[in-house]
Amino acid sequence: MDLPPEPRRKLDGAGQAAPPQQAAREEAPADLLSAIASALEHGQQKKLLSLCRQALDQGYSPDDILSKGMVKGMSDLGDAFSANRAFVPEMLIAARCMTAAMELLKPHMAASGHEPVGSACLGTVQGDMHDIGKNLVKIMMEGSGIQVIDLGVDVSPQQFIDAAQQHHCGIIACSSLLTTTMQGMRQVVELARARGIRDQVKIMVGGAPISQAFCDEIGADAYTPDAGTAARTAVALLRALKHSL
Ligand code: B1M
Repeated sequence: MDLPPEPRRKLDGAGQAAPPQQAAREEAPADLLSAIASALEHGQQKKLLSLCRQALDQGYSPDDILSKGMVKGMSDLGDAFSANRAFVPEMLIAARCMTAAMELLKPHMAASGHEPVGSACLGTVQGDMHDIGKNLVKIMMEGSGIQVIDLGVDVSPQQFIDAAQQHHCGIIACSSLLTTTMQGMRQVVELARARGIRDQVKIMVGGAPISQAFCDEIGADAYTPDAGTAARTAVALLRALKHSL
């Protein structure tokens, strides 16, 4: 017999602490990073920011705070959403918390002092409003010395190609979180070919449903699984492009 879905903790209007009797039932987090994951998952913005400050003070790297703390919390929330234990408003609140915490971490991540290496236009593909991963890619690319033209979300293939031509970008970087929107990346590759700029621009793809196999299938240049790898790959591609032009 199917068990009913486990109820999730309710958020108050500001995405803050849960009712005390429910909160008390929750297990105490094992360490700071799992406390961060849990605060993000439950939309507790004040608590999240305070834990992030604590983690920075204790010498945790911004990378670990992000990937082992916040991204883990988001991923747990995604699992809860899949199991009908969390809903769109909770995802929105968590997204707002993550954006606020990223602002806090940004100065610690983007302090680079790298030489400018070139420019990239970056956006989330048409029909897709998810921008947290894209914003992380932006922070990491800028921290690596790349000038990023941020096209935002719901970006059409035409907008990607127009921006690349207008700003002389060596890279077009597309993010997608939905299986229903990822085909937009194929259209970006096809339009770059049709406009005759395919050999002047490298097309990078990423986001949860994207894989190396999909990248190969649509003829894009690089798939990377996370923002840090995306930034490192972008630097290498821009340097190679400079040599070949
Ligand atoms: Co949505 N959502 N969502 N959502 N959401 C997912 C993606 C989902 C997996 C949840 C689930 O079902 N478990 C599911 C997609 C299912 C699918 O397609 N297979 C889903 C769905 C279904 C939906 C809606 C359709 C829900 C609805 O309305 N019924 C709707 C779609 C709206 C639309 O876009 N048209 C929707 C809406 C939303 C919110 C608006 C509420 C909110 C987004 C807010 C925002 O972004 N400002 C939201 C959220 C928060 C999520 C989850 C919970 C978290 C996404 C996230 O920010 N993760 C997500 C579940 C999950 O991911 N487990 C889910 C953290 C972020 C750091 O990770 O973006 O993957 P990510 O980025 C990673 C890598 O992927 C990579 O780097 C980052 C890490 O370093 N990366 C790149 C990303 N882009 C890259 C580009 C690169 C390289 C690497 O190179 C260019």
